[in-house]
Amino acid sequence: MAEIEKRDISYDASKIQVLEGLEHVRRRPGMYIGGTGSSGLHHLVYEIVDNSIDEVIAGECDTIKVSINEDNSVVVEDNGRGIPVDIHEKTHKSALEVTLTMLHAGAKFGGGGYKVAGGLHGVGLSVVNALSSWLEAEVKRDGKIYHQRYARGKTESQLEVIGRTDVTGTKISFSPDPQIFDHIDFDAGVLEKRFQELAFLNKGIKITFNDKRSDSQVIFYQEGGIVDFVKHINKNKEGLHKHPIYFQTEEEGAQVEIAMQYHSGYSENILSFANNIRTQEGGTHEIGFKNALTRVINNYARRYNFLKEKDDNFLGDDIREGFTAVISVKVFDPQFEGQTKTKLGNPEVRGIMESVVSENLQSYLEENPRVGRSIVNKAETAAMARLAARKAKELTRRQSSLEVASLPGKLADCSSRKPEKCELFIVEGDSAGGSAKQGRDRKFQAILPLRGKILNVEKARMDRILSNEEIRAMITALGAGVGTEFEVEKIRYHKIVIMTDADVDGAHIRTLLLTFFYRFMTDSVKQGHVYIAQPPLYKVTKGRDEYYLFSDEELDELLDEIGRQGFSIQRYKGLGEMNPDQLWDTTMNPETRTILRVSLDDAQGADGIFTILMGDKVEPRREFIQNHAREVRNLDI
Ligand code: 0RA
Repeated sequence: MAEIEKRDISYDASKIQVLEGLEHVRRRPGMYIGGTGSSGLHHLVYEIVDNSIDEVIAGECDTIKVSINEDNSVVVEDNGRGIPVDIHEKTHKSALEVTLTMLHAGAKFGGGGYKVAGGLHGVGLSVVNALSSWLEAEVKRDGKIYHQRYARGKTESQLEVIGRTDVTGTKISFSPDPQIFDHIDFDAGVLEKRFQELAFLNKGIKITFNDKRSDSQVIFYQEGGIVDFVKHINKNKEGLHKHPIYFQTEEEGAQVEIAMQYHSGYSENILSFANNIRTQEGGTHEIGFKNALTRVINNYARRYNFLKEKDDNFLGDDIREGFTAVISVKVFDPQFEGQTKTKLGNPEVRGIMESVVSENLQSYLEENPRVGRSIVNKAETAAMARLAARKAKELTRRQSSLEVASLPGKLADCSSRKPEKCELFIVEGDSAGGSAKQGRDRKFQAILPLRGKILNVEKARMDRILSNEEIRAMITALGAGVGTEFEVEKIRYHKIVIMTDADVDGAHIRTLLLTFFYRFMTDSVKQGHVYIAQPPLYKVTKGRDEYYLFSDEELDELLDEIGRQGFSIQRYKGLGEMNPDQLWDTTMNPETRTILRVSLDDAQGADGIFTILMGDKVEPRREFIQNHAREVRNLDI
């Protein structure tokens, strides 16, 4: 034990050599594929598919077939040129065998072309081979079908010709090694998401996905490429212009593709990619794009006198409100930087992007003056809302602890002034609010009851939202501003707990509050300050024993345990049915309660549902309600 630890930390060159090549991949898979959990497992498939995609980008391949067999082995087949099989001079091995058995051998031949090589992508086929209990390669090339088999990265059979053919391509079959991976069970949904993305990003390719475990087949093909991607993202939104704006060029060796569309909502959504990899942290392509967008729109607004001499320029944020864009660049030598290696670093890309966007967007606006005018109008209202929000911030922000008077009247504040200890319960309805006020620990728990239906955040603009009494009370109580002015470091409570009834109305209000936090206090969600209380659904009384149950499953289990007679069940329809002590014991006491921390994904999901329920489009709403008729029967929208 001690010896292994020592070897792990004191790695000098001689020791590394002992573990060179695929042995090292098997010993430290995390260094190559990120880990041995589900993400690493799926990475194996992406790695093989990415290699086929390189062949697509080279213009030599248009079809990729992926199958998951019943035993979770995988087959990836493409109709590219086929991995070369000629004999390598130094090693006396075929190029195929070198590619599959030597670490980082892939780049040595075939040269040129845009390679997917970012973060954990592009580690090479040999890594997949090393982590598979077996792998078989079949190459169709020069009229022949070649075959070779490997086990745990080692060659198991000679390269053989097993038939003749008049087509070309590569087929890799492999079985992830159970000695390496925690579980070997591919998630079709996860794979499909990536295949869909690749189909959007590589216009015209066809990826067929055959899941033999469920006997289902899906074909991913997007004739319109990233234009389809933008339409897909905006499908429940009302476009400001019918077709996404689209440019594509190749400049100084970089391929650039941009699609964008304004819509009637308020969110900004830019998805950027470099060599087919999502650049979550942005980078030079995104910066160049944003700079040019801001400059072109401001210039246009001035030239046509929408902005007068005395007016300030629009800010980038104003111009990107209600805006969806997909930007995709392909460069020869992508440099991925940042915390998660998802930030494009190539400095030259920024300038390329700026010039491509400037030229093309300018001519688009000249040719489509009506679109130009509506974009400027939208930026104008966004700028006005921003100024209104700043004023509101000054009104609502509590400057010091002396200004208790400015706190909302219905807030029952806590006595502690240490935000990291304080909790704010946002409670639906006055009667539940009353119980919560009596039941709480007033040292660190504050209660804010919300009455009635809160304003419809989706349709309302920032300035109107800020005039809603319930929303203002919330903003004031938190004391950290709102919207672009929100400063999460200033929040007065580090736990914001949404406590609503366990019925449809409660779910509705919860969705709405989550949407509000997601859109207007985003960092509060990002940093994990927002929670959902879990009040019990049932109370079972048997003799002198009382049990609180939080789900139907728990109720079933309990009844099995205590016997199905001589008891009574109370179903809590609302928080108001609980007395203060019960509410404290079951839902508020940190020692005994469960509260759920809201993730950004949860909040984003609520936002999506919200857009459907409250947005401008009738059709998706009807569909949603039909599909969820049972849950939302009583929904008042
Ligand atoms: C190097 C050179 C050439 C093709 C490939 C690699 C290649 C690799 C993979 C991996 C999966 N599918 C693939 N298809 C092709 C081209 C050699 C030539 O014919 O000039």
